[in-house]
Amino acid sequence: MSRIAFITGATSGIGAASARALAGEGWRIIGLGRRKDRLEALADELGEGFLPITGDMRDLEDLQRIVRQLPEEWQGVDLLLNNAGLAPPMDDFQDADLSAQLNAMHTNMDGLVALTRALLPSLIERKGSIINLSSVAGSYPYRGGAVYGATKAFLTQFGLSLRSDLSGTGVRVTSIEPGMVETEFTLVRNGGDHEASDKLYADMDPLTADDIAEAVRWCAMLPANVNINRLEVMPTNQSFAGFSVHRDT
Ligand code: NDP
Ligand code: 8X3
Repeated sequence: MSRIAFITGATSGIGAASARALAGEGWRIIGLGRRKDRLEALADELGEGFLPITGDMRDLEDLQRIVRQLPEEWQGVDLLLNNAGLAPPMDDFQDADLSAQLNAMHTNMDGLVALTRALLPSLIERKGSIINLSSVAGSYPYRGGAVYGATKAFLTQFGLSLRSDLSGTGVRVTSIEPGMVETEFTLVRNGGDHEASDKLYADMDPLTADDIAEAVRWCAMLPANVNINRLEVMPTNQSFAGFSVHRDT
């Protein structure tokens, strides 16, 4: 029987591309997201090997219900791809809308912890894998990214510590930490402003969702004795800036 990957945020971007990449390797995919029409389109594309589940990462009780009520033939999950996430607008935190910041925290962290906990019995039994979609924003601070970066730092540290807790179980835990990937990420961050999104990625050849899906596929397909702890990936044209210095003069 083929292996099963549970992918959160399968309705677009990196999640959808990873669903396609793993399906191409013969995996069956459970795809979760809020947009039912997108899930249905992916189900049409991937066929019987795709189980669409409409769900919201902020609804912790529903996530647990979803895991409890998985159809019998979909219960043995081998890989959890914790991918669903978003960023609030890039306002300085002192000026930011608090509800958008809290929404990012609930979306990026709470459900991930609840879902990981709920799926761990299956992952341990099957010596499976967890891949967390963190970000370079969790390692390198930038203006307007305080809460988003902190949620991603949480993912990275959660994964590393989880590895310690899972020592001896055979479960692998990986943090993939991309830089700029052109998906719907910036569109969502800017409240649907296509121009702002296009401008950010213009003339810089960003990473694509398929680039990161290839990293997911590679980690998932490695032999069981190989654990990639952290994988940081940037577009060639994105690099580091110096420290910012404010002068009173
Ligand atoms: P997209 O906006 O294209 O995809 C985000 C996915 O998350 C969608 O499938 C969306 O589904 C899902 N999602 C958002 N909120 C919820 C929710 N409340 N419940 C369930 N699903 C939700 O962006 P990306 O593909 O780029 O982002 C995927 C991950 O990669 C994110 O965690 C992001 O932080 C991370 N990342 C992205 C980078 C980038 O530059 N794009 C770089 C580094 C990391 P729906 O709206 O249907 O619910
Ligand atoms: C998103 C990557 O560089 O836009 O996580 O913050 S970046």
